[in-house]
Amino acid sequence: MAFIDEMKIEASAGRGGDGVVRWRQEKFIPKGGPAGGDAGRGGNFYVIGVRDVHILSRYKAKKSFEASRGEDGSNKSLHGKNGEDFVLELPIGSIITNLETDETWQLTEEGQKILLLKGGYGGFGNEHFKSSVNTTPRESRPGQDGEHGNFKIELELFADVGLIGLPNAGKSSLLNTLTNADAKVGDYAFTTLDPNLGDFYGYILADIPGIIEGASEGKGLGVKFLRHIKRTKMLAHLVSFENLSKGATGMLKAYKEIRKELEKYDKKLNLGEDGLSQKQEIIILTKADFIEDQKIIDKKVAEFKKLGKKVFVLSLFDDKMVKKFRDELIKILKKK
Ligand SMILES: Nc1nc2c(ncn2[C@@H]2O[C@H](COP(=O)(O)OP(=O)(O)OP(=O)(O)O)[C@@H](O)[C@H]2O)c(=O)[nH]1
Ligand SMILES: [Mg+2]
Repeated sequence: MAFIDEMKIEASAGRGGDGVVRWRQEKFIPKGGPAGGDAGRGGNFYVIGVRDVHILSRYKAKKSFEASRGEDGSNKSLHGKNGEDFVLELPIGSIITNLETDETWQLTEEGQKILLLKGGYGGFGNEHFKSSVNTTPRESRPGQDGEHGNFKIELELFADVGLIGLPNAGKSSLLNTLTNADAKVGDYAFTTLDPNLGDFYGYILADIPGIIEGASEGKGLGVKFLRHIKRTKMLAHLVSFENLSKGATGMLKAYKEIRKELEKYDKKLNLGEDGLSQKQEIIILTKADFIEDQKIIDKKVAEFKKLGKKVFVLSLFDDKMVKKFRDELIKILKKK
């Protein structure tokens, strides 16, 4: 199932029902008064936040939605029923923009419900127009149209941890190891083209497709995915020991390349305190099994610790290391 994080939809609230002209019909009362009931209001159109990031792909085939029409009034002064509301489920993190008015909303919580389009009022029946001077009104009102609109929906993932790093750092592999996710893994760059999510003891880990130099200007998979880190509470930055083959500073260089893109992105969007670069970050030095000499590993850890962040060493082939990391990550998340 392809991951969809942007789409346009068309929606209408329901039309109000029509008021009607009816007369009281009772035995032995030849001239009954007006008895046409008022109509029901049209259904409203709402969006609601749900915890399912894949839900947009459900709407791929059908992109227009409509709430129900209100029921017409009826005889014996019966009021028509209101039309049923339409409630469209969208993933938490969705930003909804009304393309005509430019108004925007964001769903930030599960169950949050936003009214986007109001149903039309129901019309009045002839009973409504009864007065002392007009006891037999023949007047009724039709229902009003519901509001109509075109909307753009853009998703910003709300994850607890965003796994970031250069292509091939081992992000998807780690996600698969820690969670129920089944992300594609490959020994080449840009294996992952869409973000993958996994559940880690109730926390959401997001595997963000490889970021490269120039991503903030749209290079590689570009800005599209930096957007998804915006709402992520914490970053886990993966740097592979493979970068050592590029010289002693290869690993730090790989790390800084990504940091630079985060900072550039923040500047470009003027994010300030809310910037990607301001988020809590842990550093994971991956593929430690490539290095036989423990001293080299220790040296790299010391180097990275100077950045003032928590540093972990990981090889996915080492169960003990994985378990230790898993326990530490739970602790960090619980503390947050
Ligand atoms: N030796 C070793 N290889 C690993 C380890 N973790 C991941 N790999 C391998 O590294 C390669 C890249 O892994 P991925 O998980 O696809 O990397 P990624 O960061 O998701 O890459 P992109 O999606 O391209 O950005 C795969 O061939 C993995 O099998 C590890 O701990 N040790
Ligand atoms: Mg990947």
